Formats: sequence, structure tokens, C-alpha cells
Amino acid sequence: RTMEMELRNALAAGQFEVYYQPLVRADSGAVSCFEALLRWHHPERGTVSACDFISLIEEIGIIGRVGRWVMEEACRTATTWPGTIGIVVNLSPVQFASDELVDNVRRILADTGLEPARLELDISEAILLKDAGATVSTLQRLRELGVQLSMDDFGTGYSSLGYLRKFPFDKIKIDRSFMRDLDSAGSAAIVRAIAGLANMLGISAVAEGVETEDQFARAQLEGYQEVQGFLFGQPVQGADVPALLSRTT
Ligand code: G
Ligand code: G
Ligand code: NA
Repeated sequence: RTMEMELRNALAAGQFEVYYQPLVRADSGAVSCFEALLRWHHPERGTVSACDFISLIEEIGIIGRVGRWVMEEACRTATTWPGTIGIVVNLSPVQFASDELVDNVRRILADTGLEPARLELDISEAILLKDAGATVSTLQRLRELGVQLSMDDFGTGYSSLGYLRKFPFDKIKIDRSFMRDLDSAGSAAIVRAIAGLANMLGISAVAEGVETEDQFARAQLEGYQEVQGFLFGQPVQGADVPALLSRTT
């Protein structure tokens, strides 16, 4: 279990870094916010993506500490950006289930001085499978802090329509697998239907995984308010964000 030991040491060793990927407005192409994405600079393996170690971090019980570090780092960095630019932070199911989550978010907002409305929390559809009453209450307490709440990876889980009725998310992010498969009639119909559903509910729709001009055109046509994907930018280091902002605004 070398990797476990290395991960336990990574925060103290300064091997974690937050990268930032832009989301842009579908109408103007202007950057609206950046998503914080954790990277691990491993001494031998090089830069490792979150998908390759997040589940291990949860398993060994350090996601609370690492998640707080990511949120604090991301919020602090966002305070150096223009006030119109938001920051998106992903919440893992384990963080979401913690009694301390709401207090942690409140404290990080106070410590960094970030305006709450600039912080957006991405909640994966998978989180919502558990204990509906407790989940809605946590969502409500987060909402009372003034942050934005997004349902992430929409279309991959099971119970999300019920949740949309019980709790008004600010944004719905359609899972990138649907944009990838636009050639299939089924995916194309779902891409249209999810935007229609969101717009009728007064919720903003976000298309993830936009890699081509054709996919972008389709997202615009179907009424997505924001888009994210390699067409608009890869995740970059914090130091590269100002250049990206001056290029696109
Ligand atoms: O950027 P990457 O392809 O490694 O992301 C893979 C997955 O890891 C994505 O689903 C993303 O939401 C998740 N992820 C990236 N950074 C974080 C983080 O800081 N916290 C949590 N909980 N998940 C993250
Ligand atoms: O589900 P979530 O939004 O948290 O996923 C973020 C992950 O998606 C990051 O790992 C990021 O690198 C990846 N990602 C972002 N844009 C694209 C894209 O256009 N294509 C693909 N394949 N992955 C993307
Ligand atoms: Na996300």
C-alpha cells in the first residue's frame, strides 16, 4: 500500500495543486467561472489526475482534510480574480455526509473573504441517492450561506428528478458522456430534454465535455447557458488564469 502512504504524506509534502478549468457563457463566450480540479504531483509518476486517487483518498479517510484544503485554496485564489468570476468546487459524497461541511464552508468564506455568491458547489448526482431528508436539509443550510449549488454529472444517476422537485438547484450540469455521443439519436434527445427541463424549472443548464465547434453549436441551439470543455480550455495552474482571462474578456 505504497500509494496509500504516499497520499497520506502528499498534503504536508506540498504535492497537491489546484488546477482551474474555465466555464464560458454560451451566448458571449466570456468566462463565467473556473472549476477547481485537484492534481497530485507525484515524485516519480508525474502529475496525477483526481480520478486516479480521489476514491483512495476517501477510503483512507483523508478526504475531509484534503477537501477543506482544496476549497480554501480555490476560494483564496478566486479572491484575486475580477469580482464577476466564480469558483466551482467539487464535493465528494463523504464530504457531503459530514456534519462539519456547512461550518467548514462558512469558515472558509469568512477566512478568505470570498463573496458567497461567487462560490459554487458541485454535487454529484450520486450523492443524492442517500437519505433524502438529511440531504435536503444540508442543501438548504448551504443555500442559506449564499453559495450556488449545482447538480453535477446529471443523467448518470437515478433519483435526480425527485430531488429537483424537492430542492431547487441553481444549475444542472449534463454529464459529458451525452455530448460525446451526439450522433446517437438517444443522446441528442437527452441533451435537448435536459436543457428544456432545466429551463422550464428556471434552472441554468451547463453542457460539459464540449470539445468541438459542432458540440458547442448544439449546446447553444438547445439552450444551454454555460459550456465547459477542452474547446474552451484545459485545466490550468492558478498562475495562468489571469492570462486566460485577459485573452477572453
Ligand atoms: O480532473 P479529473 O479528470 O481528474 O477529475 C476527475 C474527477 O475527479 C471529476 O469527477 C472531478 O469532479 C473529481 N475531482 C477533481 N477535483 C476534485 C476535488 O477537489 N474534490 C472532489 N471531491 N472531486 C474532485
Ligand atoms: O464531472 P466533472 O465536471 O467534475 O469532471 C471534471 C473532469 O472532466 C475533469 O477531469 C476534466 O479534466 C474533465 N474534462 C473537462 N472538459 C473535458 C472535455 O472536454 N473532454 C473530456 N473528455 N474531459 C473533460
Ligand atoms: Na464537477
